[in-house]
Amino acid sequence: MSEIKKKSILSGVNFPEDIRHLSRMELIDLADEIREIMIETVSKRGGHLASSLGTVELTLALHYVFDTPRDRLIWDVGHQAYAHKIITGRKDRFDTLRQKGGISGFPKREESPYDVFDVGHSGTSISAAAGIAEARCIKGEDFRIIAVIGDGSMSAGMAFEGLNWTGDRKKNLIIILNDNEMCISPNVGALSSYLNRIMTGQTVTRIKNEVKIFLKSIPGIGQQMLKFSRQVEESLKTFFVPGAIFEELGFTYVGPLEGHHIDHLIKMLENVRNLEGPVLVHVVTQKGKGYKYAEDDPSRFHGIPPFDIETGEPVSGGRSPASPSYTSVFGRTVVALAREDKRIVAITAAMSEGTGLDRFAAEFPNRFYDVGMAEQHGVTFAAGLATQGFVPIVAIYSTFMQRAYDQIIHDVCLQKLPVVLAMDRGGFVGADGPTHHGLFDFAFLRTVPNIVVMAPKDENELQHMLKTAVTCDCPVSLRYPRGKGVGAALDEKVQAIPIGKGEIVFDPPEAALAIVAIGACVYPALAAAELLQAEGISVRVINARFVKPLDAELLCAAAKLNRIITVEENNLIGGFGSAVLELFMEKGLIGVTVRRLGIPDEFAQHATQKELRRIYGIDTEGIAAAVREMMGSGL
Ligand SMILES: Cc1ncc(C[n+]2csc(CCOP(=O)(O)OP(=O)(O)O)c2C)c(N)n1
Repeated sequence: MSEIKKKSILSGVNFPEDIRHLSRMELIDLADEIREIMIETVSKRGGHLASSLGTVELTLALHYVFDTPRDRLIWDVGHQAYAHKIITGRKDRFDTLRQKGGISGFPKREESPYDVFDVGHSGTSISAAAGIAEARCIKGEDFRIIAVIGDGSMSAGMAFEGLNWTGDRKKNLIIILNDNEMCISPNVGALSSYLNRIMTGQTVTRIKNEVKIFLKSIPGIGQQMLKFSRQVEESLKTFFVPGAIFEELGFTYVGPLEGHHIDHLIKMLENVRNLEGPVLVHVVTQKGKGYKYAEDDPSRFHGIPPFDIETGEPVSGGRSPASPSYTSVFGRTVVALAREDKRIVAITAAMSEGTGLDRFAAEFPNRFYDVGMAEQHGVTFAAGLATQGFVPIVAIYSTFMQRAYDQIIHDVCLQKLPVVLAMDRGGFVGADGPTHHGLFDFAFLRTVPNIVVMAPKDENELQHMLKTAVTCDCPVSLRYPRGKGVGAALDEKVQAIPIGKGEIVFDPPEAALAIVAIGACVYPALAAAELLQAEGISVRVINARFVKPLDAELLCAAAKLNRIITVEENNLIGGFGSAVLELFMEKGLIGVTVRRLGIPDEFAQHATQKELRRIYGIDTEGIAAAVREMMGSGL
């Protein structure tokens, strides 16, 4: 029997207006087609698959019911917005997802008028929507505003601040709470348990009914107890009325709704569309919906590198399996150190696997804390633990640590508490782009008193620096890059490094210039020096190790060469190179020519780490070119 090929609905869909006349059956088929292209594309490009698979019906229903882009649709984090991208004019470019020059993995205003607010970090949608609502009011306009936020992101402090404000202002605004009970791993916290109770509300009702039947059956006292139990039930009502917390905060609560039933979703959204005041629609979805492997393991498919669609397994991309990632060396070292030192506790903000702390969690469940997507809370919580004699290691990606700046200053550094800020993904992260690059931490941390700021040149030095961090009895920031290490042999014995001491890693006689590199830039600097040596240019290479305190002795000695190039994977303003310049100024070494390599005053876009290092001239070629230029210019 010949197979009759179904007509593609997606081929006729480019913008939301193309879906508004479709039948319910056609919308269901469209959802399937969208999932197919998502899986196909992410299998090649990598990306946030599970979250985006979970929101396909919700996205279609929202664009079907609301008059986007006139009505403003705002995504939280934005990692779940692939279906949104596909039906808002970017279907034909979807294949370029997260590639250099291609479309971003997150909503971006410069990409489309349908992207209302740039995003990548969590918890921003409600506040942004509230701001837009005020602007609408001042300008006398009348569009609708919808913010979509996940249950994990709802645990962010800013989301609570936004709820608090919005419930009070009484402006028309719809919040869609996309509840899949997952953050990257299963969600944590009291709000998450509360949402879970709402979802199991029917079970509660059933249990209550069973208790009533039981009480009635007790001869004599049964009726009286039933009366008493009703009074108790009244006082406990808030626990059983779905969404009572949101109602109390000033929202009309609607839900919980089944988030993959498109017909149902459309009807409910049409009903809430014209409600007055703030509304919270609680939609229950399944993370990874429609792709077996993602449904079975949504955590792994949250952010996934390229994979084989048939097996769900990653494709290696030709990377050497020999070098472990910085993350895994960090994870192993924390465990080893914690075995010897009972004061060590570890904290993550919803990223136990991403930070490598899952090993620690398995071995020391009582010394491990996942605080949810709450970086500010995580850092001050660590400070609290530190006041009681513990040594907390707070593992948070550099980009998300930005959230906790005041907590670092006010709660950690001011009190000189021994909190270790372990910042993974320092430098370029690659395809996630400007919202996720960790390019500011050297600059924003080195200005804070009492903190030691360091970065290892390789995974072996990372081990030693971690030991240094947990033993130095002061606030420490330790940043290391995303991805595999350089393949350095890992010393068995881990030892603390003297604070503020750098090292010379290449020192040919007759060196005419010194490259002072930090962190991931040391090896490219070394390779550049070797390249130049063959060309007859001798260059000393210094691994600075510390951004603060600087190794003044080593650097001032290097300044005698009169030519210095600093290299860092950080924004230049206020960064490592600036610190070196300040040192030379203070020491009166004003005759030294210094060139700083790093990221200029702009946001680096998405591309691979390799491409970005090339673009910004901090790879081997770029460093060698800078040296040649400096030597050639006769300076
Ligand atoms: C401030 C901040 N911290 C951490 C992250 C990393 N992160 C991205 S998505 C995510 C989980 C989001 O969970 P949820 O909002 O429930 O969305 P879901 O993926 O489950 O749909 C995390 C921890 C982030 N983007 N922003």
